[in-house]
Amino acid sequence: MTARPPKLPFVAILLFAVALTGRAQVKVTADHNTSATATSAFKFKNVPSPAKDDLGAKAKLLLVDGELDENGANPSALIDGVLPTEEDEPARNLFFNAGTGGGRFRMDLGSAIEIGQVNTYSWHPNTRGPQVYRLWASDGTDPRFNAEPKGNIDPASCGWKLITVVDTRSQEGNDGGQYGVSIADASGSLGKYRYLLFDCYVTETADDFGNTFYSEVDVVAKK
Ligand SMILES: [Ca+2]
Repeated sequence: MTARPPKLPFVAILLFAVALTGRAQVKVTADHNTSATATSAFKFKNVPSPAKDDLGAKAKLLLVDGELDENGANPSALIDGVLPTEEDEPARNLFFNAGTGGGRFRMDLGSAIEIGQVNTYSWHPNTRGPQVYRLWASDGTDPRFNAEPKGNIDPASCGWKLITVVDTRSQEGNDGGQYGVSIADASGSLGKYRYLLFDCYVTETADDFGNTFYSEVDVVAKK
């Protein structure tokens, strides 16, 4: 007789997961345009195209940890509304240095604002195309708040809340092209936050070139 998996523990795990996430139901939508179909318009099936007048456009960006590639753009390129016009355009993308394991950058909106969406865009012909990061957020009011947590510090220990984990890599590994990610919540609001921390990881470690070419980050106010 084959043993059936017990049902109760599964339900218990499910309830525990719901308890952990509370009412928040964060949804990550990721779209991919292959190198053949990607254009400078960054047009996607479900993810909105980059906007120029989003909250992010007025934010302040800070490199918190990691080393940027000198051939790439400054952090401000993430909010300038200017997009790359071709699939390998270092000067219009922010990316961490070859051979390094990613890094962290922070966005400061100036005051706590109800956020509807956080959208991120990238474009590269191969392994620097996909996006792998954790998104953290804070209103900055926690007495333990650390506004610049380095890579060896768990943001959860110093006033940050994990919003979600993004990983757009495919199983097949044919990962070149253009990516659009939209992070939203079923309630319409991700929460009221002043700071966003992007904790970026390499997409692969088979060679030194796994740091994503990030083209733009949009923060959209709750409607
Ligand atoms: Ca840009």
